[in-house]
Amino acid sequence: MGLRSLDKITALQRHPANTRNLCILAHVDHGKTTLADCLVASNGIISTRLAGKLRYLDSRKDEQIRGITMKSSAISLHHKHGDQDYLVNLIDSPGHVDFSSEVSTAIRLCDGAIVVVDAVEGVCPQTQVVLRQAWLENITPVLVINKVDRLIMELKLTTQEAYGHLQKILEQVNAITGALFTSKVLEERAEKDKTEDKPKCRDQLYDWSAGLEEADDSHLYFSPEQGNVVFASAIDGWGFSIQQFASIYSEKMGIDSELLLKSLWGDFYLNAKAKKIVEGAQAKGKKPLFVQLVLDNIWSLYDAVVTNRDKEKVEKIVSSLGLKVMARDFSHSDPKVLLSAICRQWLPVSSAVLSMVCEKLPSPLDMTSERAEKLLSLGTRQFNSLPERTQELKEAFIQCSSEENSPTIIFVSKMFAVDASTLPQFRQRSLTLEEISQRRELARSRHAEMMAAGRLAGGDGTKDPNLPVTQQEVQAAGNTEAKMESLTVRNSTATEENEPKETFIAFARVYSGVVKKGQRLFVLGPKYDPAQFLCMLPDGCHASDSLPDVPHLSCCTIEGLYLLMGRELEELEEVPAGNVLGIGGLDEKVLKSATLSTSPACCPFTPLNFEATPIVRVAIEPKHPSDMPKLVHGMRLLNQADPCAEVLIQETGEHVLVTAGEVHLQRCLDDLRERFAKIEVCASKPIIPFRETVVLPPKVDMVNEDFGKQQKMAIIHLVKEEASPSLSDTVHVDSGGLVTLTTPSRQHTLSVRAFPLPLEVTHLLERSAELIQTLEQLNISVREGKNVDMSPRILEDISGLRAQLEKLLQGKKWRNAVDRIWSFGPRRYGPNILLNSVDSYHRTSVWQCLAQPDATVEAETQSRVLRDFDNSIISGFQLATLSGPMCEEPMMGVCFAVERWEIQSPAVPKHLDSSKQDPASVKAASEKSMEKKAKKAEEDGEDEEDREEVQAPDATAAGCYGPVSGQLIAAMKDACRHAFQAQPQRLMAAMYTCEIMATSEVLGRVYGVLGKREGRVLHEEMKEGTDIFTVKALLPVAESFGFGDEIRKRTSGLASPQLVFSHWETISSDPYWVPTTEEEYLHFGEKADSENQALKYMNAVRRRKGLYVEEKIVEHAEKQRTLSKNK
Ligand SMILES: Nc1nc2c(ncn2[C@@H]2O[C@H](COP(=O)(O)OP(=O)(O)OP(=O)(O)O)[C@@H](O)[C@H]2O)c(=O)[nH]1
Ligand SMILES: [Mg+2]
Repeated sequence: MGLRSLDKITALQRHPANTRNLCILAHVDHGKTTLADCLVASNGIISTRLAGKLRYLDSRKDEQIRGITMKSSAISLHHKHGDQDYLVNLIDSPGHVDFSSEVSTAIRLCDGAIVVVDAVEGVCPQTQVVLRQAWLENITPVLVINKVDRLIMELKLTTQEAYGHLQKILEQVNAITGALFTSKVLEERAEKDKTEDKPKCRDQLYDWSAGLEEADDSHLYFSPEQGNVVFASAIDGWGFSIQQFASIYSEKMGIDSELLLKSLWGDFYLNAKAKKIVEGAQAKGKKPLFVQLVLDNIWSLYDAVVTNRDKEKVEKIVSSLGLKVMARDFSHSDPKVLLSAICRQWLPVSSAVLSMVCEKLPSPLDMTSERAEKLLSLGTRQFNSLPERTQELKEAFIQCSSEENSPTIIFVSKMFAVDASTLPQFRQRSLTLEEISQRRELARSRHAEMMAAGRLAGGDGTKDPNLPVTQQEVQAAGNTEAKMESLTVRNSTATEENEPKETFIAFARVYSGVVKKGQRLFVLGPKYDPAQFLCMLPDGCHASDSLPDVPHLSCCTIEGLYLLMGRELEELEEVPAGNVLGIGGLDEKVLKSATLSTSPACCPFTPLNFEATPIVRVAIEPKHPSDMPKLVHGMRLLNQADPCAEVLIQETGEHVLVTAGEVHLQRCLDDLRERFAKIEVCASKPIIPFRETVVLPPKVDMVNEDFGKQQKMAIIHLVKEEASPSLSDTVHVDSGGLVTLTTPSRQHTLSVRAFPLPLEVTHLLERSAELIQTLEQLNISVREGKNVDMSPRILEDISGLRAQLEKLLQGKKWRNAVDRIWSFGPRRYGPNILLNSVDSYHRTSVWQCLAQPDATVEAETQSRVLRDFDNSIISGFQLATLSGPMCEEPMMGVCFAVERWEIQSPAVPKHLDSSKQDPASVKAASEKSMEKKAKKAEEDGEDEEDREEVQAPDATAAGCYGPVSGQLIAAMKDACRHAFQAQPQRLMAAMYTCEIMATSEVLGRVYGVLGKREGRVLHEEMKEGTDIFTVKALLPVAESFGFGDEIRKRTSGLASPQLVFSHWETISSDPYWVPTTEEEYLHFGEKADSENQALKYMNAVRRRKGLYVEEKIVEHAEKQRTLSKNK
């Protein structure tokens, strides 16, 4: 990048009114990077001839090879629009579902977005997702309908048909925006009604000044006459908005351009006789204006240049448009070269798109107060309830001021790795004119010295004049070299290290103030809460002061500031508010994202919302075991460099990588091998997650015969290793599946029964996981007597959840069930319920935060004794639901009801009595219990509540069996497992929804592959006007590996699926099934060795986990016989 343009860009950075931060969003392959190429070419960074072919922003090797974008990357462009200079900070994002987290990181830093839609494929699943993401972040979109050339060349549509087609696409996109708007309006209206009903709801009210009546949605929609739509063909380099044509024709035809603008897109036609624009083109069978004035021209250009290659006509068109085309383009064998040479001059896509961006997208100064509040609101807390100093920062956001006294606020949305040697400070920069002349002088003097020395040595002419001979000469030459050395600008450290070293650059945006090199800033962790911690800091403190230790707050120094220029970085000294930038030196301080600020009153920004759930897990190990440290280091770097990948170490010691999908996995492995670890690594087969559940006993057997009277007894499928004899005498299972179990010390007796939750309830719990987590935290705070300012919205949501549960749990079995909920699990928010069905135990409800404060203590008195070990029951339940008995996978959709919980009065054995007297042994016992509890708490991620109990262990309970709480946890866990096994057990498989676009000729093969992999087609739709089908299907995750590749291979690359995690589905077959009825024996034979999918999955998981697998390796150990006649 030239110094002049860098200066220009730094100057432009100071004018937020003329800055636009935007990203390009679309479904995969709709042409984002190609469009970005055209925009980049307009700045002379790449040649216009290469625009569209180079894909400049796809800088990674694998991006170029695969032809898809995997990382979002930014570039700053300059654009002149009217008499104003604009700075456009453009971010290109990936469209593949696996990388949707990269889209989230990009959207957060922008104020606007260009949504690209393929003119043939129309709205696709990712188009909907990105529109929703843009909506949720409150950023303004504009639309580019790309690949219009395909309508001409591939679909061979007439101009009329193409117009209809484009109209439809616009309708589809607007339908999504409409749906988003209505849902928001309805939500707000519902909330408004609620708050009006109950004006005082424990907390501050929302500000409803932005009345819904004023809500105008007309600006939200895309419409060509509003100027927020561009029609383009990025590959051929053309694009236009109807404004351009309106101004061309208003001059030509003498029609008012305003009028033309209004009628150019719509049902208007030109009445040639009356020289008037009239409405009703369709009814009268006339050509709409758009077709006549716009599309016809483009179609005829393609016709002349590409289809007919009519040289004369082309020349006529070129001269009538007043363009200059080079002779070599005219005579090029590929007509597309000529076409793009003409189009680039006639309707350059870059100026159409960039002008639209400058006009229609907001500048950083237009930040709405709604967005500022959304960014700053801390989790469940309402913005109004934040400290005053924090609320004041909202002004700084809205003003986006770069004054000296305004606070600096920066958000880092991701960290990306670059090779340290490519950083600008290590790069050789071009010499300035002065330096060049200095060098010239030096060289000249050196030459003169050598000449003089040559003469001195006696001019016999045999000696090479260039070779220094005498001592002085050598010295003189050495001096010069030393001087030369001092003049070179290359930084010596770069040459010292040959090994490329990865360093991290933060991808960030300044929201307020100016960030300078060397500045000290606070790093606010996601859990930092100014309301809680601000008081711990002195007033007006600064990040460079020595400060007391505050949780989730640290300080950092800005080591480098960079302008992001696609593949390159340019060094900057300071960056004012409203700009996207790169920051160096945060490797140690920021993991993936963070908020940096000069003010400790600032809130951490709301976390990014990721659409994709990481689901594909693999275990990784180095090929050579000695490389383990390198792998650990590499995985740490990978974790930091990828917004979505997760890196964990399992209890087994395995290093596990969790990614969003197969393509993402591949990229992570490549990164690990080539950049971060630089070693050979082996990845296991993907670890497929399952869930375990129970179902209602079936009414018919496997051959559809009614069970009738021969009711199956509850069979406990104890696997051998678990059937320890010590347990079996304390467990009792009745025919109804009620499991009764006593702790080894015989103090507690528990009876637990398991039954399935209705499907809707499971789904509801799954959806509300976050809310349940909040509920749990709220309960803890209420129990601790803390007063929390909860937004009424959260309380409404919680009571909404309760009402929904009440509605879904109907019937005798579920009477009062919602109030009797004891806990959710695993991890206290999972989709399983623990019910309190003990008649004598009235514990406080999980909904206690909704109740009036005085009602909470009501039940305390009666059940004091039970309350002490309440937590052990919960912990036991958490452990049981975390790993079920089938293959140690988490449970789902199971309800455990504790029907009896009896406590024998402590018939304390003698030795315990004595220990009671001995304070030392009591201490030892309690320490042991603390250790054990702390370990438990760590294991299942329990929080304060448990620790509270850890601090006050029941000393009397310690005996030869260990503390009672520990025994009870184990007993409860076992009781749940046995109760689970007493019911018909099933596995649940993770399912993907899969959208495939395929042309009719390969559709059959797509179905073939789907069928082979147990896929279920949900629906199939034909895109109007094309022969493309969209197939939506469900596919088990377990069967999905290699699916994409197989489909591509079988269809010669014509179809490629998009897999998104959808839900968990119960596999109907029973993994433990053996024939029991006569019919079943008849049908399946004694061995029943037909394929059992569930058993296959279950055994695969058990084998992987090193658990016992019951299978016969040799069924009939008979001698093999040949089937020939003479045996
Ligand atoms: N016919 C035609 N093809 C185009 C046009 N624009 C892009 N393409 C082609 O579409 C394919 C995908 O283009 P990209 O620019 O890589 O698409 P993308 O949206 O960046 O894809 P991802 O980043 O992977 O989501 C390439 O083969 C391009 O050549 C266009 O206007 N017309
Ligand atoms: Mg791309």
